[in-house]
Amino acid sequence: MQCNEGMADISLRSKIGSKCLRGGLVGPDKAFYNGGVTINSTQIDSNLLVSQIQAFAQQLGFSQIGVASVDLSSAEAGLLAWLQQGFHGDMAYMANHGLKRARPAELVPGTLSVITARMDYLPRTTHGDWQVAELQRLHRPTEGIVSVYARGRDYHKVLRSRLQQLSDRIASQIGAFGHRVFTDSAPVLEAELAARSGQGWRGKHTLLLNRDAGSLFFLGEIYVDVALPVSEPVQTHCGTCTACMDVCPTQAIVAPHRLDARRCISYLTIEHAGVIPQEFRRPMGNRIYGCDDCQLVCPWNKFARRSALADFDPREGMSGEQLVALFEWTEEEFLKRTEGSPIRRIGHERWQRNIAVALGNALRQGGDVRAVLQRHAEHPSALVREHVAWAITQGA
Ligand code: B12
Ligand code: SF4
Ligand code: SF4
Repeated sequence: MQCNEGMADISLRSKIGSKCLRGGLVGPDKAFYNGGVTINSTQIDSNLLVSQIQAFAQQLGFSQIGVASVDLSSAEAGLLAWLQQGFHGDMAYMANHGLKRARPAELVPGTLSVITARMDYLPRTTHGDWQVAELQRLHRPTEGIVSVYARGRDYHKVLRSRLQQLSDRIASQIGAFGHRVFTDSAPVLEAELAARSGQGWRGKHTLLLNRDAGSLFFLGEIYVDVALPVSEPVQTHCGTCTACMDVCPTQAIVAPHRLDARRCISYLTIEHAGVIPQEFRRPMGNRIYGCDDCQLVCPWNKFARRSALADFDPREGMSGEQLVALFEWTEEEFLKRTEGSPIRRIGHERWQRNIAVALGNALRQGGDVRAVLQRHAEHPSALVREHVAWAITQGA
């Protein structure tokens, strides 16, 4: 078998001599879509390879790379307990695939290591006091709040394509190898893998936090059939702080590191398909897609980094827009405006359901929104109609 002699801007091979990196090969494993091969890691200067991957990753807009082992067995009990409590609500996909979520080598046979990556998403143009500015939106009830991560291009598209480019660059150094890229797209315990590979620690809100970057970043992984040196985890730095738990409008963080998704506004506005339980409608306020509160109050987010990419720049209508204007979008307009955005996936009906709740909350606080609600009182969707009817009662 020959080495892949493809050129890259910095040649790993030239640094370790012209020796072929790949050792004893086994047949391609069908579970890897690219039909890669196993590489005998003993012949690779793996530390050098990891620094090379880090350099490539930075060129592609990632902030940090880590390597995790495939042993997540100590996370299995917690995952099962979370499911047994029913915290996943109607996210059936969280219960499917059993323990494969915590077993990378069962999900993709042949996986020996997991390369983890994170990508900052705070828009490039964000001002210094952005946390305060975001929290102030909550005091403008007629404005719709879309969470920061969803104001630009869909991160699934951005990360997947860049992780694939990263894999191609790795292949240009070591030859074809088995791999699969993931970002929020498969049964993978992403935050757990990232924590174990030194990307940060798990905050009490359950998200991953980094001393130099806060928590406003996405996670992605490459499952590889190459044994790489595992990165060191970092210490936790939450201390006695409980700001995220205290601020949560629906008390979704039921204990440190325990999130009951059924109570989380992110779940209610994005993942949940049906009627929003009455008890959560008032606390939703004017949040119409996702929620950032637990991150906005986190002291570490003063270190959140601006994205290196234009992809996450806010699109028109996604920041500072009036609820009334958003509610009037026709389905056609919704589809046009949300092309390539993560919002598109909830569909026009759920979008209007969420806005109807926010309009009810605005009406209660004296907002001039009664006319638009009344215009839609006979909405063709039973789901939207029910939420509009509730909203009108809030002005009584
Ligand atoms: C399902 C999901 C959600 C659900 C549930 C969130 C959750 N915390 O579980 C909902 C819809 C609520 C959600 C919301 C958000 N999400 Co989300 N979500 C996911 C997803 C797909 C899976 C997370 C998961 O595995 N949860 C299951 C539980 C079991 O996992 P766990 O918290 O790690 O639990 C461990 C322990 O805490 C313990 N444990 C937990 N509960 C319990 C209970 C008991 C009784 C016991 C004993 C133990 C225990 O055991 C577990 C194993 O160690 C990931 C992508 C992925 N594939 O990983 C993105 C992901 C976590 N989400 C992400 C984001 C950005 C968000 C939002 C910020 C979006 C928004 N602005 O609205 C919010 C934040 C809400 C929050 N505070 O978490 C990012 C986070 C990036 C980061 N910096 O960490 C991810 C990684 C997506 C990505 N690729 O970037 N999300
Ligand atoms: S995203 Fe909002 S609702 Fe969900 S846990 Fe954080 S503060 Fe609570
Ligand atoms: S708000 Fe406080 S407790 Fe919550 S994640 Fe940040 S530092 Fe940790």
